[in-house]
Amino acid sequence: VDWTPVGEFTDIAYEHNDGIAKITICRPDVRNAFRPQTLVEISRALEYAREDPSIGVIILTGQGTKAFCSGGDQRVRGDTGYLTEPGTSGAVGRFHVTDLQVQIRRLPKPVVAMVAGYAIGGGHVLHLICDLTIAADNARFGQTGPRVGSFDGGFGAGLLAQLVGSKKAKEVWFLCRQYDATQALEMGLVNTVVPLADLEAETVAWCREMLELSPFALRASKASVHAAEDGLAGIQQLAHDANLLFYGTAEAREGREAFKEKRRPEFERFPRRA
Ligand code: 2NE
Repeated sequence: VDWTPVGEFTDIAYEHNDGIAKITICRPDVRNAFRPQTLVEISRALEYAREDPSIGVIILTGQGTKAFCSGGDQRVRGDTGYLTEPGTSGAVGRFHVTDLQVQIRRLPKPVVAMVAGYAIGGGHVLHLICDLTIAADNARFGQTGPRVGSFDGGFGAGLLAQLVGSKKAKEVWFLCRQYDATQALEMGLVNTVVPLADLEAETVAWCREMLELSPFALRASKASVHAAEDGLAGIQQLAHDANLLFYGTAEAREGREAFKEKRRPEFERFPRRA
């Protein structure tokens, strides 16, 4: 694929081609671990992809073949979270990944994790959050939190339990083992496994298949799955999408126009549907 790079980033690359955006974490020396700057840049790139009407599907990946992402950069982990400027006295840390996870979950276009090598720790949670995962045969999955003094009790635990079952999710978190691509496929953690050499071509083929389909139906399908999983926040998204469509009807327009014209809305002409 002949990707066109867009924007100025230090930790990631944002590229696109023919309806597909590709976001690549470019920190291969640390197995694509993320620091706050990395997450801020991914978030910006996701916003670009969301706002660009020519983009229908987004790929999230890591540079090189050794890792998708190895989670939070432990070198900038402070006592209050991950630090933007480590060593700065009084620096207050954060978990930038909290908002990023929700952003991916909320994004109204499919997000596909393209995983070669390790998806570990917070990097494993990133692939979990993505809508689909295409794995290379060298991919390895796992959580390390309890080994390095951390845990991810939101999507990292809950979504994992929904995907692989509660017992298996506890195994993943309690033992911090690694699972190869075949085991991940058997567990339902990934959608398919392909030879490393075919990873991008296969991922792009899946993306192109989605690009053939109705964008709004895809958006509604994503929101529908999440409506059950995310409680009121999930229902809210689906309901707002319904409202988005309702705005285009004569009935909704009558409410808006009546308000602007300072008159009583004439809803009598609209059917009370059975
Ligand atoms: C990823 C893994 C399994 C790779 O192993 P291997 O043997 O292929 O590579 P190696 O030698 O361990 O790593 C290569 C270089 O990358 C650095 C290493 O320190 C090493 O550096 P040098 O010795 O070459 O200088 N590196 C790798 N991962 C890093 C990381 N996360 N932060 C900083 N440097 C890293 C193996 O490297 C591994 O297990 N990595 C650690 C995975 C981990 O524990 N991640 C953090 C989990 S906590 C988290 O992500 C989190 C959370 O729980 C809650 C909120 C936010 C984040």
